[in-house]
Amino acid sequence: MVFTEKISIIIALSLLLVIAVLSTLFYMTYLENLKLKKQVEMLMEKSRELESLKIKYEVCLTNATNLRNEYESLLEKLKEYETTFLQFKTISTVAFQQKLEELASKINERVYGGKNLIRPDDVEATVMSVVGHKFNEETLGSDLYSIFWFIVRNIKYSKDSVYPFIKMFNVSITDASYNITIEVEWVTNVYQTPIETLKRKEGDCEDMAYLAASILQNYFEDRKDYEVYVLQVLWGEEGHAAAVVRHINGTIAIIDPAGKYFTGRVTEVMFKPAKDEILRWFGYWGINETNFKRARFTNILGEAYAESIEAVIGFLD
Ligand SMILES: [Ca+2]
Repeated sequence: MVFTEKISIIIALSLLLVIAVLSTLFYMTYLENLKLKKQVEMLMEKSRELESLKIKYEVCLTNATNLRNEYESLLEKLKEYETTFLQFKTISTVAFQQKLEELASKINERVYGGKNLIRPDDVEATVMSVVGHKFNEETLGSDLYSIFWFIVRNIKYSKDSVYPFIKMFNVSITDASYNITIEVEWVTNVYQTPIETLKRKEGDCEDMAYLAASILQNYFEDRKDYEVYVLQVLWGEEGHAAAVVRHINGTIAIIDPAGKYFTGRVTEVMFKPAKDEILRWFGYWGINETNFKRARFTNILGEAYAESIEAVIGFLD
C-alpha cells in the first residue's frame, strides 16, 4: 500500500469517527432537548393551572370580602333590632305597670273611699222618684227628710265582708323575664258605690252616708251656698259616718241614716248653728274630747281632715 492510500484511509476513518461522535452528540442533545421541551410543557401546564387557581382565589377573596361586609351589616341590623326590642320591652313594661297601678287604684278606692264615690249623676232617677224635683227653698226641710227616710226605709244595715287591698306591687325587667310582686291584704272595710247600695238594699254607715251625699249633691246640683259632705269620725275603738249639708251662713243639717238621726224634728230637716249641732251629734254617739281621734270630710272636690273637735267645728262654722 502506498503511503498516500494509508493517509486517505486514516482520514476517512477519522472522519467517520468524527461523524459518529457528532451524530451521537447530536442525538443525545436531541433527546435532552425533547426532555426539556416536555418539562417546559409541564411547567407551562402547571403555570396555566396556577393562573386558573389564582383567578379562583381572587374570586373567592372577593366573595369572602362581600360576605364579610354582609355579615357586618347584618350584625349592625341585629344590634338595631336588639335595641328596638329592648325599647319595646321597656315601653310595654311601663305600660303594663301603669295598667297595674290603674287596676290597683280602682280596687283600693273601695278601701279608701273618697270623692269618686260621691256620684250625683248615678242617682238622678232616685232624686226624681223620692223628691220629684231639684232644690226648692220652700220645701227644703221636707225634701231632705224624704231623702233621709228613703234610705232608712230601704237600706238595711249590714256589716262589710272581707275585701282585697293591694298593698304593694313591684314590676322589674331583666334580660330574660318580668318580675312582678303583688301583695294583697284582706280588710274588713269596703266602700260601696251609691248604685251598689241601692241595688243590694243594704250597707253599713259609710255606704249609707255616701248614698245620702250622692242624692243630696244631685238635689242641690251646683248651688254654691250649700256644700254636701260625708263626715267620718273615729273615736275610741269605733267609727261612724253620716252626710252633712253645710250652708254658707254657718248652719248645718246632719243626715245620718245608719244612726237614724237627723237635724230637725218630726218630718222636717232643719239647719242649725254648726257648733251646737255637731256637739249634739257627737253627744248622741258618745264622742268627746277624750276619745275623739280624727274626722274626715269628703265632698265631690276632695277631702279634708280634722284632728280635734275644735277643728271639726272650725271646718263647719
Ligand atoms: Ca261599707
